[in-house]
Amino acid sequence: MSAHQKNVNIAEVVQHDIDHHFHPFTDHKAFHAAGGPRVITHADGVYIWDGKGNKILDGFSGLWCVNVGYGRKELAEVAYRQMLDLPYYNTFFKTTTVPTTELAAKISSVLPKRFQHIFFTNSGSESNDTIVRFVRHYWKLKGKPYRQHFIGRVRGYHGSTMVAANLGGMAGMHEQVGTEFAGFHHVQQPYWYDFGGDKTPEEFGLEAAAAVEKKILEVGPENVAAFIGEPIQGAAGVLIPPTTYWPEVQRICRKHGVLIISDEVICGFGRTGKWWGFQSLGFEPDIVTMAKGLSSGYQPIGAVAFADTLIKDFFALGGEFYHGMTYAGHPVAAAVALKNIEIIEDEKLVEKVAELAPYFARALASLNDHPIVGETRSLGLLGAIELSNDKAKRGRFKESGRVGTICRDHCFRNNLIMRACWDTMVLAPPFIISKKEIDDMVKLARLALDATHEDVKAEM
Ligand code: PXG
Repeated sequence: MSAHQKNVNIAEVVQHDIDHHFHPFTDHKAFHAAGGPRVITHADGVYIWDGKGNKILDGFSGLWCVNVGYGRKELAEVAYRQMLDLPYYNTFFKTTTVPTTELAAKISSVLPKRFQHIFFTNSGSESNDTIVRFVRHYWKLKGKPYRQHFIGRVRGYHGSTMVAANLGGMAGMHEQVGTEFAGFHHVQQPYWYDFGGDKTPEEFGLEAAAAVEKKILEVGPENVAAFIGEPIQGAAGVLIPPTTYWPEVQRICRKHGVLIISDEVICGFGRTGKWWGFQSLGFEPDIVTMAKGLSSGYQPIGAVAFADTLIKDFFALGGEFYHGMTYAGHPVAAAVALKNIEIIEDEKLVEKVAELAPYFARALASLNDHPIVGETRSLGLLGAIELSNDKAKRGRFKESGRVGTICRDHCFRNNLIMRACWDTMVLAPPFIISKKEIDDMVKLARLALDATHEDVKAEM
Protein backbone atom coordinates (compact mmCIF):
# COMPACT_ATOMS: atom_id res chain seq x y z
CA MET A 1 0.00 0.00 0.00
CA SER A 2 1.30 3.48 -0.76
CA ALA A 3 2.26 5.80 2.07
CA HIS A 4 -0.62 8.01 1.04
CA GLN A 5 -3.10 5.15 1.43
CA LYS A 6 -1.68 4.08 4.80
CA ASN A 7 -3.01 7.30 6.25
CA VAL A 8 -6.51 6.76 4.91
CA ASN A 9 -9.20 6.28 7.51
CA ILE A 10 -11.21 3.41 6.03
CA ALA A 11 -14.22 3.93 8.31
CA GLU A 12 -14.42 7.49 7.05
CA VAL A 13 -14.22 6.34 3.41
CA VAL A 14 -17.08 3.93 4.05
CA GLN A 15 -19.14 6.71 5.59
CA HIS A 16 -18.41 9.10 2.71
CA ASP A 17 -19.34 6.38 0.28
CA ILE A 18 -22.68 5.80 1.99
CA ASP A 19 -23.31 9.54 2.15
CA HIS A 20 -22.21 10.51 -1.37
CA HIS A 21 -21.51 7.70 -3.78
CA PHE A 22 -24.30 6.52 -6.10
CA HIS A 23 -23.04 3.12 -7.33
CA PRO A 24 -23.82 1.45 -10.67
CA PHE A 25 -26.00 -1.68 -10.72
CA THR A 26 -26.67 -1.46 -6.98
CA ASP A 27 -29.74 -1.67 -4.74
CA HIS A 28 -28.68 1.08 -2.34
CA LYS A 29 -31.24 0.33 0.33
CA ALA A 30 -29.95 -3.23 0.73
CA PHE A 31 -26.32 -2.12 0.23
CA HIS A 32 -26.46 0.50 2.99
CA ALA A 33 -28.38 -1.83 5.30
CA ALA A 34 -25.55 -4.36 4.91
CA GLY A 35 -22.99 -1.79 6.09
CA GLY A 36 -21.85 -0.13 2.87
CA PRO A 37 -18.89 -0.91 0.66
CA ARG A 38 -15.85 -3.09 0.95
CA VAL A 39 -13.00 -0.69 0.13
CA ILE A 40 -10.32 -2.10 -2.15
CA THR A 41 -7.05 -0.35 -1.41
CA HIS A 42 -4.35 -1.97 -3.54
CA ALA A 43 -3.53 -4.97 -5.67
CA ASP A 44 -0.72 -7.08 -7.06
CA GLY A 45 -0.66 -10.00 -9.50
CA VAL A 46 -3.95 -11.88 -9.01
CA TYR A 47 -4.58 -10.47 -5.52
CA ILE A 48 -6.48 -7.44 -4.23
CA TRP A 49 -6.44 -6.13 -0.65
CA ASP A 50 -9.35 -4.56 1.21
CA GLY A 51 -9.39 -1.85 3.86
CA LYS A 52 -9.42 -4.47 6.61
CA GLY A 53 -6.15 -5.91 5.34
CA ASN A 54 -7.69 -9.05 3.77
CA LYS A 55 -5.77 -10.48 0.82
CA ILE A 56 -8.33 -11.65 -1.72
CA LEU A 57 -7.78 -13.85 -4.77
CA ASP A 58 -9.46 -12.05 -7.67
CA GLY A 59 -10.91 -14.82 -9.81
CA PHE A 60 -12.74 -12.23 -11.87
CA SER A 61 -9.98 -9.85 -13.05
CA GLY A 62 -11.73 -6.81 -11.61
CA LEU A 63 -14.72 -6.99 -13.93
CA TRP A 64 -13.50 -9.35 -16.66
CA CYS A 65 -10.73 -6.92 -17.55
CA VAL A 66 -7.41 -6.93 -15.64
CA ASN A 67 -6.02 -9.59 -17.97
CA VAL A 68 -2.31 -8.81 -17.52
CA GLY A 69 -2.75 -8.77 -13.74
CA TYR A 70 -2.36 -5.99 -11.19
CA GLY A 71 0.75 -4.00 -10.35
CA ARG A 72 2.18 -3.49 -13.84
CA LYS A 73 4.65 -0.67 -13.31
CA GLU A 74 5.35 -0.36 -17.04
CA LEU A 75 1.71 0.66 -17.64
CA ALA A 76 1.88 3.29 -14.90
CA GLU A 77 5.14 4.64 -16.32
CA VAL A 78 3.76 4.90 -19.84
CA ALA A 79 0.76 6.85 -18.53
CA TYR A 80 3.01 9.17 -16.54
CA ARG A 81 5.31 9.89 -19.48
CA GLN A 82 2.39 10.45 -21.85
CA MET A 83 0.77 12.89 -19.43
CA LEU A 84 3.98 14.90 -19.34
CA ASP A 85 4.32 14.87 -23.16
CA LEU A 86 0.69 15.43 -24.06
CA PRO A 87 -2.08 14.79 -21.53
CA TYR A 88 -4.86 15.40 -24.02
CA TYR A 89 -5.55 16.36 -27.54
CA ASN A 90 -8.61 15.64 -29.63
CA THR A 91 -8.84 13.44 -32.71
CA PHE A 92 -11.50 15.57 -34.43
CA PHE A 93 -10.70 18.25 -37.05
CA LYS A 94 -8.02 16.32 -38.94
CA THR A 95 -5.66 15.88 -35.99
CA THR A 96 -4.29 12.86 -34.20
CA THR A 97 -1.79 11.99 -31.50
CA VAL A 98 1.09 9.53 -31.73
CA PRO A 99 -0.21 6.86 -29.33
CA THR A 100 -3.73 7.01 -30.81
CA THR A 101 -2.51 6.28 -34.30
CA GLU A 102 0.04 3.71 -33.12
CA LEU A 103 -2.71 1.92 -31.19
CA ALA A 104 -5.00 1.81 -34.25
CA ALA A 105 -2.19 0.20 -36.23
CA LYS A 106 -1.40 -2.23 -33.40
CA ILE A 107 -5.04 -3.34 -33.02
CA SER A 108 -5.22 -3.91 -36.79
CA SER A 109 -2.06 -6.01 -36.58
CA VAL A 110 -3.58 -8.45 -34.10
CA LEU A 111 -6.84 -8.78 -36.08
CA PRO A 112 -7.36 -10.63 -39.37
CA LYS A 113 -6.04 -8.57 -42.30
CA ARG A 114 -9.44 -7.36 -43.43
CA PHE A 115 -9.77 -5.11 -40.34
CA GLN A 116 -7.68 -2.08 -41.15
CA HIS A 117 -9.72 0.71 -39.55
CA ILE A 118 -10.32 1.33 -35.87
CA PHE A 119 -12.77 3.80 -34.28
CA PHE A 120 -12.06 4.76 -30.66
CA THR A 121 -14.50 5.09 -27.76
CA ASN A 122 -14.23 5.11 -23.97
CA SER A 123 -16.12 1.93 -23.12
CA GLY A 124 -17.79 -1.19 -24.42
CA SER A 125 -21.19 0.50 -24.27
CA GLU A 126 -20.01 3.34 -26.50
CA SER A 127 -18.42 0.85 -28.89
CA ASN A 128 -21.77 -0.87 -29.30
CA ASP A 129 -23.62 2.43 -29.65
CA THR A 130 -21.15 3.26 -32.40
CA ILE A 131 -21.97 0.20 -34.44
CA VAL A 132 -25.67 1.03 -34.50
CA ARG A 133 -24.89 4.51 -35.83
CA PHE A 134 -22.43 3.13 -38.34
CA VAL A 135 -24.49 0.22 -39.61
CA ARG A 136 -27.70 2.20 -40.07
CA HIS A 137 -25.85 4.86 -42.06
CA TYR A 138 -23.98 2.17 -44.01
CA TRP A 139 -27.14 0.47 -45.22
CA LYS A 140 -28.61 3.80 -46.31
CA LEU A 141 -25.46 4.43 -48.32
CA LYS A 142 -25.85 1.00 -49.90
CA GLY A 143 -29.37 1.86 -51.02
CA LYS A 144 -31.01 -0.42 -48.45
CA PRO A 145 -32.49 2.07 -45.99
CA TYR A 146 -34.88 -0.51 -44.57
CA ARG A 147 -32.07 -2.54 -43.08
CA GLN A 148 -32.39 -0.86 -39.67
CA HIS A 149 -33.19 -3.77 -37.34
CA PHE A 150 -30.75 -5.48 -34.99
CA ILE A 151 -30.97 -8.98 -33.60
CA GLY A 152 -29.24 -9.95 -30.35
CA ARG A 153 -29.80 -12.64 -27.75
CA VAL A 154 -31.84 -12.90 -24.56
CA ARG A 155 -29.46 -12.12 -21.68
CA GLY A 156 -26.87 -10.86 -24.13
CA TYR A 157 -24.98 -7.96 -22.54
CA HIS A 158 -23.68 -5.17 -24.73
CA GLY A 159 -23.52 -2.30 -22.24
CA SER A 160 -25.65 0.13 -20.34
CA THR A 161 -26.15 3.21 -22.50
CA MET A 162 -29.67 3.31 -23.96
CA VAL A 163 -28.81 1.78 -27.32
CA ALA A 164 -26.33 -0.77 -25.96
CA ALA A 165 -28.92 -1.85 -23.39
CA ASN A 166 -31.40 -2.35 -26.23
CA LEU A 167 -28.93 -4.45 -28.18
CA GLY A 168 -28.62 -6.54 -25.02
CA GLY A 169 -31.35 -8.79 -23.77
CA MET A 170 -31.39 -8.16 -20.03
CA ALA A 171 -35.08 -8.06 -19.14
CA GLY A 172 -34.59 -6.09 -15.91
CA MET A 173 -32.81 -3.30 -17.77
CA HIS A 174 -35.51 -3.14 -20.44
CA GLU A 175 -38.28 -3.03 -17.84
CA GLN A 176 -36.67 -0.18 -15.92
CA VAL A 177 -36.28 2.19 -18.85
CA GLY A 178 -39.76 1.49 -20.19
CA THR A 179 -40.57 -0.09 -23.51
CA GLU A 180 -37.78 -1.43 -25.66
CA PHE A 181 -36.73 0.69 -28.62
CA ALA A 182 -38.25 -0.29 -31.93
CA GLY A 183 -35.94 -2.24 -34.17
CA PHE A 184 -34.13 -4.31 -31.51
CA HIS A 185 -34.95 -8.00 -31.26
CA HIS A 186 -33.71 -10.85 -29.11
CA VAL A 187 -33.59 -14.57 -29.70
CA GLN A 188 -32.92 -17.53 -27.45
CA GLN A 189 -29.35 -17.89 -26.14
CA PRO A 190 -27.39 -21.05 -27.04
CA TYR A 191 -27.53 -22.31 -23.46
CA TRP A 192 -27.58 -26.09 -23.54
CA TYR A 193 -27.53 -26.56 -19.75
CA ASP A 194 -30.87 -24.80 -19.22
CA PHE A 195 -32.61 -25.28 -22.55
CA GLY A 196 -30.97 -28.27 -24.28
CA GLY A 197 -33.30 -30.89 -22.78
CA ASP A 198 -32.53 -34.36 -24.17
CA LYS A 199 -30.78 -33.02 -27.27
CA THR A 200 -27.05 -33.34 -27.72
CA PRO A 201 -25.25 -29.99 -27.42
CA GLU A 202 -24.56 -30.15 -31.18
CA GLU A 203 -28.25 -30.66 -32.05
CA PHE A 204 -29.21 -27.92 -29.66
CA GLY A 205 -26.63 -25.55 -31.16
CA LEU A 206 -28.31 -25.88 -34.54
CA GLU A 207 -31.72 -25.33 -32.97
CA ALA A 208 -30.54 -22.14 -31.24
CA ALA A 209 -29.04 -20.91 -34.52
CA ALA A 210 -32.34 -21.64 -36.28
CA ALA A 211 -33.97 -19.15 -33.89
CA VAL A 212 -31.84 -16.46 -35.55
CA GLU A 213 -33.17 -17.37 -38.99
CA LYS A 214 -36.73 -17.52 -37.69
CA LYS A 215 -36.38 -13.98 -36.35
CA ILE A 216 -34.78 -12.73 -39.59
CA LEU A 217 -37.74 -14.12 -41.55
CA GLU A 218 -40.24 -12.67 -39.07
CA VAL A 219 -38.72 -9.17 -39.28
CA GLY A 220 -38.17 -9.55 -43.04
CA PRO A 221 -34.62 -10.18 -44.29
CA GLU A 222 -34.64 -6.90 -46.20
CA ASN A 223 -35.15 -5.08 -42.85
CA VAL A 224 -32.39 -6.70 -40.83
CA ALA A 225 -29.17 -4.71 -40.49
CA ALA A 226 -27.04 -6.92 -38.28
CA PHE A 227 -26.80 -9.72 -35.76
CA ILE A 228 -24.76 -8.98 -32.64
CA GLY A 229 -23.39 -11.57 -30.24
CA GLU A 230 -20.72 -12.15 -27.67
CA PRO A 231 -18.82 -15.23 -28.86
CA ILE A 232 -19.37 -16.51 -25.31
CA GLN A 233 -22.10 -14.69 -23.37
CA GLY A 234 -20.23 -13.45 -20.29
CA ALA A 235 -22.64 -11.69 -17.96
CA ALA A 236 -25.32 -14.28 -18.79
CA GLY A 237 -23.11 -16.87 -17.07
CA VAL A 238 -20.27 -17.80 -19.44
CA LEU A 239 -22.54 -19.54 -21.94
CA ILE A 240 -20.15 -21.41 -24.21
CA PRO A 241 -22.20 -22.25 -27.28
CA PRO A 242 -22.09 -25.74 -28.80
CA THR A 243 -19.54 -25.93 -31.64
CA THR A 244 -22.36 -26.09 -34.20
CA TYR A 245 -23.85 -22.74 -33.22
CA TRP A 246 -21.66 -19.95 -34.59
CA PRO A 247 -20.85 -21.51 -37.99
CA GLU A 248 -24.59 -22.00 -38.54
CA VAL A 249 -25.41 -18.45 -37.39
CA GLN A 250 -22.81 -17.23 -39.87
CA ARG A 251 -24.29 -19.31 -42.71
CA ILE A 252 -27.75 -17.90 -41.94
CA CYS A 253 -26.57 -14.28 -41.73
CA ARG A 254 -24.61 -14.55 -44.98
CA LYS A 255 -27.61 -16.12 -46.72
CA HIS A 256 -29.80 -13.16 -45.75
CA GLY A 257 -27.17 -10.42 -46.19
CA VAL A 258 -27.14 -9.65 -42.46
CA LEU A 259 -23.91 -8.22 -41.00
CA ILE A 260 -22.27 -10.06 -38.10
CA ILE A 261 -20.96 -8.12 -35.12
CA SER A 262 -18.72 -9.87 -32.63
CA ASP A 263 -18.80 -8.20 -29.22
CA GLU A 264 -15.30 -9.02 -28.00
CA VAL A 265 -15.42 -6.82 -24.90
CA ILE A 266 -14.85 -9.88 -22.69
CA CYS A 267 -13.54 -12.48 -25.16
CA GLY A 268 -11.05 -10.27 -27.00
CA PHE A 269 -7.29 -10.02 -26.42
CA GLY A 270 -6.73 -13.66 -25.52
CA ARG A 271 -9.35 -14.57 -22.94
CA THR A 272 -10.44 -17.69 -24.87
CA GLY A 273 -6.90 -18.85 -25.73
CA LYS A 274 -6.87 -17.14 -29.13
CA TRP A 275 -6.66 -13.42 -29.79
CA TRP A 276 -10.38 -13.21 -30.52
CA GLY A 277 -13.42 -15.15 -29.41
CA PHE A 278 -14.60 -15.47 -33.02
CA GLN A 279 -11.41 -17.41 -33.78
CA SER A 280 -12.16 -19.86 -30.96
CA LEU A 281 -15.83 -20.21 -31.87
CA GLY A 282 -15.39 -20.46 -35.64
CA PHE A 283 -16.92 -17.44 -37.38
CA GLU A 284 -15.84 -14.36 -39.29
CA PRO A 285 -17.49 -11.12 -38.20
CA ASP A 286 -17.81 -7.92 -40.22
CA ILE A 287 -17.40 -5.67 -37.19
CA VAL A 288 -15.61 -6.25 -33.87
CA THR A 289 -16.28 -4.26 -30.71
CA MET A 290 -13.80 -4.22 -27.83
CA ALA A 291 -12.95 -2.55 -24.48
CA LYS A 292 -11.90 -4.13 -21.13
CA GLY A 293 -8.92 -6.31 -22.21
CA LEU A 294 -7.78 -3.61 -24.66
CA SER A 295 -6.12 -1.81 -21.73
CA SER A 296 -6.52 -4.59 -19.13
CA GLY A 297 -8.67 -2.04 -17.32
CA TYR A 298 -5.71 0.25 -16.57
CA GLN A 299 -7.44 3.05 -18.52
CA PRO A 300 -11.01 3.43 -19.79
CA ILE A 301 -10.89 2.86 -23.52
CA GLY A 302 -12.94 1.01 -26.14
CA ALA A 303 -12.70 0.54 -29.88
CA VAL A 304 -14.50 -0.80 -32.94
CA ALA A 305 -12.80 -2.52 -35.88
CA PHE A 306 -14.54 -2.46 -39.26
CA ALA A 307 -13.92 -4.81 -42.18
CA ASP A 308 -12.48 -3.12 -45.27
CA THR A 309 -15.49 -4.02 -47.40
CA LEU A 310 -17.67 -1.80 -45.19
CA ILE A 311 -15.10 0.95 -44.78
CA LYS A 312 -14.51 1.28 -48.52
CA ASP A 313 -18.10 2.32 -49.21
CA PHE A 314 -18.50 4.22 -45.97
CA PHE A 315 -15.49 6.43 -46.63
CA ALA A 316 -16.25 6.85 -50.35
CA LEU A 317 -19.94 7.65 -50.02
CA GLY A 318 -20.62 8.52 -46.38
CA GLY A 319 -19.65 12.16 -45.95
CA GLU A 320 -19.13 13.22 -42.36
CA PHE A 321 -19.95 10.63 -39.71
CA TYR A 322 -21.78 12.65 -37.05
CA HIS A 323 -20.47 10.67 -34.11
CA GLY A 324 -17.56 10.85 -31.68
CA MET A 325 -16.61 11.56 -28.08
CA THR A 326 -14.24 14.18 -26.61
CA TYR A 327 -11.97 11.47 -25.28
CA ALA A 328 -12.03 9.24 -28.37
CA GLY A 329 -8.48 7.91 -28.76
CA HIS A 330 -7.36 9.72 -25.60
CA PRO A 331 -3.55 9.76 -25.78
CA VAL A 332 -2.96 8.53 -22.22
CA ALA A 333 -5.49 5.69 -22.55
CA ALA A 334 -4.10 4.85 -25.99
CA ALA A 335 -0.49 4.79 -24.75
CA VAL A 336 -1.48 2.44 -21.94
CA ALA A 337 -3.52 0.18 -24.25
CA LEU A 338 -0.62 0.05 -26.70
CA LYS A 339 1.78 -1.01 -23.95
CA ASN A 340 -0.78 -3.52 -22.68
CA ILE A 341 -0.94 -5.20 -26.10
CA GLU A 342 2.86 -5.20 -26.26
CA ILE A 343 2.94 -6.98 -22.88
CA ILE A 344 0.44 -9.57 -24.18
CA GLU A 345 2.69 -10.11 -27.19
CA ASP A 346 6.06 -10.04 -25.40
CA GLU A 347 4.97 -12.38 -22.62
CA LYS A 348 3.04 -14.59 -25.05
CA LEU A 349 -0.01 -14.33 -22.82
CA VAL A 350 -2.47 -15.57 -25.45
CA GLU A 351 -0.39 -18.73 -25.83
CA LYS A 352 -0.18 -18.93 -22.04
CA VAL A 353 -3.99 -18.86 -21.73
CA ALA A 354 -4.20 -21.67 -24.31
CA GLU A 355 -1.60 -23.69 -22.39
CA LEU A 356 -3.29 -23.13 -19.02
CA ALA A 357 -6.79 -23.85 -20.37
CA PRO A 358 -6.74 -27.66 -19.92
CA TYR A 359 -5.35 -27.27 -16.38
CA PHE A 360 -8.06 -24.73 -15.52
CA ALA A 361 -10.73 -26.99 -17.06
CA ARG A 362 -9.53 -30.01 -15.03
CA ALA A 363 -9.38 -27.96 -11.83
CA LEU A 364 -12.97 -26.81 -12.37
CA ALA A 365 -14.06 -30.34 -13.29
CA SER A 366 -12.70 -31.55 -9.93
CA LEU A 367 -15.76 -29.78 -8.46
CA ASN A 368 -18.15 -32.01 -10.39
CA ASP A 369 -18.35 -34.40 -7.44
CA HIS A 370 -19.80 -31.65 -5.28
CA PRO A 371 -23.47 -32.18 -4.33
CA ILE A 372 -24.65 -28.77 -5.60
CA VAL A 373 -22.57 -28.65 -8.81
CA GLY A 374 -24.54 -29.57 -11.92
CA GLU A 375 -21.88 -28.83 -14.52
CA THR A 376 -18.56 -27.08 -14.95
CA ARG A 377 -17.40 -25.71 -18.30
CA SER A 378 -14.65 -23.47 -19.58
CA LEU A 379 -12.86 -22.18 -22.62
CA GLY A 380 -9.49 -20.53 -22.22
CA LEU A 381 -9.66 -18.75 -18.86
CA LEU A 382 -13.42 -18.26 -18.85
CA GLY A 383 -15.15 -20.74 -16.59
CA ALA A 384 -18.55 -21.49 -15.10
CA ILE A 385 -19.97 -23.65 -12.34
CA GLU A 386 -23.71 -24.41 -12.49
CA LEU A 387 -25.42 -24.65 -9.11
CA SER A 388 -28.07 -27.35 -9.07
CA ASN A 389 -30.47 -28.96 -6.64
CA ASP A 390 -30.64 -32.09 -8.82
CA LYS A 391 -27.53 -33.00 -10.78
CA ALA A 392 -29.07 -35.73 -12.93
CA LYS A 393 -31.95 -33.55 -14.11
CA ARG A 394 -29.93 -30.31 -14.36
CA GLY A 395 -32.41 -29.01 -11.80
CA ARG A 396 -32.53 -25.45 -10.51
CA PHE A 397 -33.09 -24.04 -7.03
CA LYS A 398 -36.22 -21.95 -6.74
CA GLU A 399 -35.96 -18.14 -7.07
CA SER A 400 -33.24 -17.90 -9.68
CA GLY A 401 -30.19 -16.03 -8.37
CA ARG A 402 -30.84 -16.58 -4.67
CA VAL A 403 -28.41 -19.48 -4.18
CA GLY A 404 -25.84 -17.89 -6.48
CA THR A 405 -25.84 -14.84 -4.23
CA ILE A 406 -25.43 -17.03 -1.12
CA CYS A 407 -22.45 -18.72 -2.76
CA ARG A 408 -20.94 -15.41 -3.86
CA ASP A 409 -21.17 -14.08 -0.31
CA HIS A 410 -19.44 -17.20 1.04
CA CYS A 411 -16.68 -16.57 -1.53
CA PHE A 412 -16.23 -13.04 -0.17
CA ARG A 413 -15.94 -14.45 3.36
CA ASN A 414 -13.27 -16.87 2.13
CA ASN A 415 -11.32 -14.13 0.33
CA LEU A 416 -12.18 -15.23 -3.20
CA ILE A 417 -13.86 -13.09 -5.85
CA MET A 418 -16.18 -15.31 -7.89
CA ARG A 419 -19.15 -13.68 -9.62
CA ALA A 420 -22.67 -15.09 -9.56
CA CYS A 421 -24.76 -14.73 -12.73
CA TRP A 422 -28.10 -15.92 -11.40
CA ASP A 423 -27.20 -19.46 -10.22
CA THR A 424 -24.11 -19.79 -12.36
CA MET A 425 -20.80 -19.02 -10.67
CA VAL A 426 -18.26 -17.59 -13.08
CA LEU A 427 -14.48 -17.22 -13.06
CA ALA A 428 -12.25 -15.18 -15.35
CA PRO A 429 -8.87 -14.86 -13.61
CA PRO A 430 -5.96 -12.76 -14.88
CA PHE A 431 -3.90 -14.49 -17.59
CA ILE A 432 -0.80 -14.45 -15.37
CA ILE A 433 -2.40 -16.78 -12.81
CA SER A 434 -0.13 -19.71 -11.87
CA LYS A 435 -1.18 -23.36 -11.59
CA LYS A 436 -0.74 -23.11 -7.83
CA GLU A 437 -3.05 -20.06 -7.77
CA ILE A 438 -5.61 -21.96 -9.88
CA ASP A 439 -5.48 -24.75 -7.28
CA ASP A 440 -5.94 -22.22 -4.47
CA MET A 441 -8.83 -20.59 -6.32
CA VAL A 442 -10.63 -23.91 -6.76
CA LYS A 443 -9.99 -24.85 -3.11
CA LEU A 444 -11.58 -21.57 -2.02
CA ALA A 445 -14.47 -22.16 -4.44
CA ARG A 446 -15.04 -25.58 -2.87
CA LEU A 447 -15.16 -24.05 0.61
CA ALA A 448 -17.84 -21.62 -0.60
CA LEU A 449 -19.77 -24.45 -2.28
CA ASP A 450 -19.61 -26.49 0.96
CA ALA A 451 -20.93 -23.56 2.98
CA THR A 452 -23.65 -22.94 0.39
CA HIS A 453 -24.63 -26.61 0.50
CA GLU A 454 -25.02 -26.38 4.28
CA ASP A 455 -27.40 -23.44 3.80
CA VAL A 456 -29.60 -25.11 1.16
CA LYS A 457 -29.46 -28.79 2.21
CA ALA A 458 -33.18 -28.83 2.90
CA GLU A 459 -33.90 -27.90 -0.72
CA MET A 460 -31.99 -30.74 -2.35
N1 PXG B 1 -20.11 -5.90 -24.07
C1 PXG B 1 -19.84 -6.91 -23.23
C2 PXG B 1 -19.76 -8.30 -23.76
C3 PXG B 1 -19.64 -6.66 -21.87
O1 PXG B 1 -19.40 -7.67 -21.03
C4 PXG B 1 -19.99 -4.32 -22.32
C5 PXG B 1 -20.18 -4.63 -23.65
C6 PXG B 1 -20.07 -2.89 -21.92
O2 PXG B 1 -18.83 -2.39 -21.60
P1 PXG B 1 -18.68 -1.10 -20.65
O3 PXG B 1 -17.23 -0.79 -20.74
O4 PXG B 1 -19.53 -0.04 -21.19
O5 PXG B 1 -19.12 -1.54 -19.27
C7 PXG B 1 -19.70 -5.34 -21.41
C8 PXG B 1 -19.50 -4.99 -19.97
C9 PXG B 1 -21.02 -8.08 -14.91
C10 PXG B 1 -20.72 -6.87 -15.72
O6 PXG B 1 -21.54 -7.90 -13.81
C11 PXG B 1 -20.29 -7.00 -17.02
C12 PXG B 1 -20.02 -5.86 -17.76
C13 PXG B 1 -20.18 -4.61 -17.21
C14 PXG B 1 -20.65 -4.49 -15.91
C15 PXG B 1 -20.92 -5.62 -15.14
O7 PXG B 1 -20.73 -9.19 -15.34
N2 PXG B 1 -19.63 -6.04 -19.05
